[in-house]
Amino acid sequence: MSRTALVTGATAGFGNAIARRLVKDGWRVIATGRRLDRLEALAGELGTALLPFKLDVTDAGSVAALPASLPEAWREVDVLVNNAGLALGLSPASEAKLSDWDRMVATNISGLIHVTHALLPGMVARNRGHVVNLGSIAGNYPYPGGHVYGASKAFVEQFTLNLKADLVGTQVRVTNIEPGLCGGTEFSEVRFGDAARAASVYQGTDPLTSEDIAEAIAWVVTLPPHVNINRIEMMPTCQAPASLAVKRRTP
Ligand code: NDP
Ligand code: 8X3
Repeated sequence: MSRTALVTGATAGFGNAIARRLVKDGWRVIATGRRLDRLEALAGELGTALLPFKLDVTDAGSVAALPASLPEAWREVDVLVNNAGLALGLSPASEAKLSDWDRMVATNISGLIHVTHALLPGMVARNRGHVVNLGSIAGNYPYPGGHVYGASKAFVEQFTLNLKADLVGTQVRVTNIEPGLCGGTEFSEVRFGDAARAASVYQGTDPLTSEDIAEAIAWVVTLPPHVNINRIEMMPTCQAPASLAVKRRTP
């Protein structure tokens, strides 16, 4: 029987591309997210290898019940892709909304650790599995307005490495994918709530695509079992981490 992956946030962007790619590569995929209609449409397109499953990662009760809520034939999850996440706003920290900070923490940190907590014990018991997290370059390099979003992704990176410390010696792998500028998703529309401003982020660039992210994930999960990719930082060629700031006095 083919192996099973569970992808959070499969209704759009990376998650959708990852689900498509894994099904194409022969995996069975549990595609999750809040917009069930989109997941059902995806299943209509991809067939029975894709199981649509409504899941809000911030709903702690539903996440805790996840392993038992899955149909029996889908309970042994081999690969968990913790992709659901969001950025809200880009204003300076002193002007940010506390509710935005809370939502980023609830989704990018609490949601991700709850889903991991629900599925990791089964992987360890079977001595087989792989947790793939979606971090970001925002977790590696600061930028103005990045405050809680970047900090949440730094959490994801360190959580990944600390999971690795506990999993060493098992056949359970863990990887952090850390993309930079990536277009064609809903990320910037969610961040700004404004389609025109979102489009301007990518103007005049050749950003990464969701398919590039899916390609990296398809690679890490099919490497021989003795190989663990800890982190992959990816940027488009039009981007570089070169943003140190010096504020000079005006003469
Ligand atoms: P999108 O906004 O296109 O997709 C986000 C996905 O997350 C959607 O499927 C959404 O589904 C899901 N999601 C959001 N909140 C929840 C929730 N509470 N419960 C379940 N699912 C949720 O973003 P991207 O595809 O661009 O981003 C995916 C991940 O990659 C995020 O973690 C993001 O931080 C990270 N990333 C993105 C980059 C980019 O430039 N695009 C670069 C680096 C990292 P639904 O609303 O249906 O629940
Ligand atoms: C998304 C990339 O640079 O907008 O994580 O933070 S960035």
